[in-house]
Amino acid sequence: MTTGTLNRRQLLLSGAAVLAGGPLARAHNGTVHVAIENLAFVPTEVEVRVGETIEWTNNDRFAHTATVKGGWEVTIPPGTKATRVVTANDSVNYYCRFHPNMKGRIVTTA
Ligand SMILES: [Cu+2]
Repeated sequence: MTTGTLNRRQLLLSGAAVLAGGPLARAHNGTVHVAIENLAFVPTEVEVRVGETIEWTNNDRFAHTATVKGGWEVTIPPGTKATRVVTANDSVNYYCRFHPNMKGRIVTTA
């Protein structure tokens, strides 16, 4: 994540994997990492178990949120990280309250 070119390539690879139904990003050591870059959640979709942690890293210069309609919301100020411990019923679509075109998905497994 050092250059714009690399970020764009990772973004494209991530999008291609989702479109192709490829493997989802999985947690390592109990934490799954989601980057926020150029107004997008990368990867778009993550697969987690209850009790694992999702950590969003906001690499943009403005605030974002991970917001579930009618549910929870995590605010991620620019240049910071924010986390949420996954609970049951956390298979959800989420978006950014400030940029509704930013969309992500969490798939919770047993
Ligand atoms: Cu946003």
